[in-house]
Amino acid sequence: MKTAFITGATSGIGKATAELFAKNNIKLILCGRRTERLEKLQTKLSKLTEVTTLQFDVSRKEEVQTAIESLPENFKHIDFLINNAGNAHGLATIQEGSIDDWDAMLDINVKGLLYVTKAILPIMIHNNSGFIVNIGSTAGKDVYKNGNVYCASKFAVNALNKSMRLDLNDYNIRVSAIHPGLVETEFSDVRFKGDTDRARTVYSGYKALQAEDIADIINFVVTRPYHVNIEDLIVYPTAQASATMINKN
Ligand code: NDP
Ligand code: 8X3
Repeated sequence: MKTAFITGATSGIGKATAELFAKNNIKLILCGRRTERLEKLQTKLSKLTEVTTLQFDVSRKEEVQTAIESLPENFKHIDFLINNAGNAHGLATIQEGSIDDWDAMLDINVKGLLYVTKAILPIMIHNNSGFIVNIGSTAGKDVYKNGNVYCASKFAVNALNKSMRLDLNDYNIRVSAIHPGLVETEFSDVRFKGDTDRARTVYSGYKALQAEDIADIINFVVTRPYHVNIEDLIVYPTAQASATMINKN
């Protein structure tokens, strides 16, 4: 039985991945800040597989370390790390952007991913096996106007994905990234700070990717034979041809 550690499991892509993994009998370590959601998901998925939860903020390195050290013994053999927690804060030009938003994106999307990876790697290195799936973005492959710091954070994820593969090559650890285009989740609610009307317009007039589509791809990537490592995958909704070209009705 494999064990997966999923950050950002309380919503969107992380939650959909947890649900699919549970159906596939993968043991789950579900992480996020919102305790109530973690508990609800644990209750639901415990009917299908073994589940534990860790409540922590990925951008707080002490919290990350303490949480991971507190894992019960039977959850300490981690096969899959899904580095998914992340978000965008604001959509503004470089001259108008908020420094607090920039700090949040770099702290969560880049440093948070590093803190979690650093805390879990000793387990994978000891086991001489493991799989890290980094959730990047098409924003990590191409910039768009007003995307500046969010794009920079995802370019960093892309660079870290490549670097990790080099550094971990001696330890038989697989490293992959998925780079989604527009996925209809709570992402835009967070980006626009609860302005749900504005968030909804991001996904209106075309069929956006759904969280389940990305979960399916993550599941495909981790279920390849061990000698197969997919470096990365870029996934758009059919209506989206590039970061900014979307065929809307
Ligand atoms: P959601 O907002 O639906 O989910 C984000 C998840 O990240 C939540 O579970 C949230 O949990 C967690 N999270 C956010 N900040 C922190 C933090 N500081 N500490 C711990 N957990 C945190 O968005 P998505 O599912 O869309 O996003 C998942 C990933 O996919 C992100 O990395 C995002 O950048 C990426 N992505 C999204 C795309 C999209 O269009 N939606 C496209 C490309 C990439 P909680 O609030 O409980 O802590
Ligand atoms: C999320 C997709 O286009 O909003 O990473 O940057 S986008």
